[in-house]
Amino acid sequence: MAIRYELIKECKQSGARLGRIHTPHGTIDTPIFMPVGTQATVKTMSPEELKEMDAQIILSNTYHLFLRPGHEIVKEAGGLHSFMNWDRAILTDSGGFQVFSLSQLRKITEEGVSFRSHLSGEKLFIGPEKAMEIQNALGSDIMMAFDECPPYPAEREYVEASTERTYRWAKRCIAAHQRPDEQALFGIVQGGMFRDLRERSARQLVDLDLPGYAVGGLSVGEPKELMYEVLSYTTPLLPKDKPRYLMGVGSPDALIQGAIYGIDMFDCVLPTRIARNGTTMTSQGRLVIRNAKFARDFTPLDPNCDCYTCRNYTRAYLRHLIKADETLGIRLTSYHNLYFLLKLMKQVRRAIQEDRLLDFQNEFMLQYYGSLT
Ligand code: PRF
Ligand code: ZN
Repeated sequence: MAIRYELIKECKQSGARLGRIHTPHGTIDTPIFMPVGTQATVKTMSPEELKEMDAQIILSNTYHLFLRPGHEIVKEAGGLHSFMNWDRAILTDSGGFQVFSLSQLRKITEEGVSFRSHLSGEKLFIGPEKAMEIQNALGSDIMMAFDECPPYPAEREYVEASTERTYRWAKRCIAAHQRPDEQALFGIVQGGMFRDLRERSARQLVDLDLPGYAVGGLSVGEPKELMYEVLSYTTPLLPKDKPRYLMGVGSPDALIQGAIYGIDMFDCVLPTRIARNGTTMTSQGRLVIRNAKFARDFTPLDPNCDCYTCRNYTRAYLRHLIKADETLGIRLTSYHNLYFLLKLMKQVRRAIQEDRLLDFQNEFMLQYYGSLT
């Protein structure tokens, strides 16, 4: 087995799980937030900076690295860890989701997905076997099965056929996986917003006895309440002794609520994406640093943050850098936003340890959003 999940305890107040995932590249404390490093880099952040902010695992993408520079080159470099000089854990997404959100003219068949590269226009194909070949070459600690994330809203007929195909693809991924002792393959539960389809998907995938499971197909434009409803009946169907990963979710409220529903891992481009247009997450809520009202504000971005950015720079300076399109501006806001979410997860883990995650959620929601919902 490539990884091992250790359940430390469940929060008596909320049911959230505190645990650890032991990987070939170190131990991950869960619940965890994974910074996104799509192109074998967490945009503008060096691995040293990621370590300094205590990132324990990052996510990268099969689709992007397949297109550029190509998985053979990464393999020649000795794998993704050595290529990008990151010696902690890496999870790679399988490509299915990115093919659908980025490429054009895609055609989905039983075999896989044909598409045109969003970079060169070249006609390409990824199916379960190819997704495993690429991820085996990248050498990530956790690989994701090749799946389809149905759009929202979608007809039940479509979602049912798609979810069945995702299950058949998962079996093909298992058969094609070349390094099960070094790299853990996670299954992805789909089923859209249909309870029976989610239940069937979870049951089928759990029967395959994979080392971990993701809940996919959420945060695709559905109301947040619906996402929570789906989570509330999906996570209880997943094995207690394996990690659970909620894909593409990373707003502060959803990280806390997700943990309460028993999720252990999260990823999202949110902190780095909003940082690049000057939006920051602070202990008092979102703050748009471009705003004119910060022109003469010589206080730290977040007075309650002890990150490198907040210890050394003022709002007025950050605003100036961002407005002048200086790279340092987005580096400093990206650093802070990632630090903020990593610290939030530390607070969540501590609250679980102390059986008070619901209390923490109430305090945080009031501070950050100004209301309990
Ligand atoms: N499948 C895969 N990656 C994903 C998703 C999914 O459903 C989502 C859904 N929010 C984000 N990333 N493979
Ligand atoms: Zn900070």
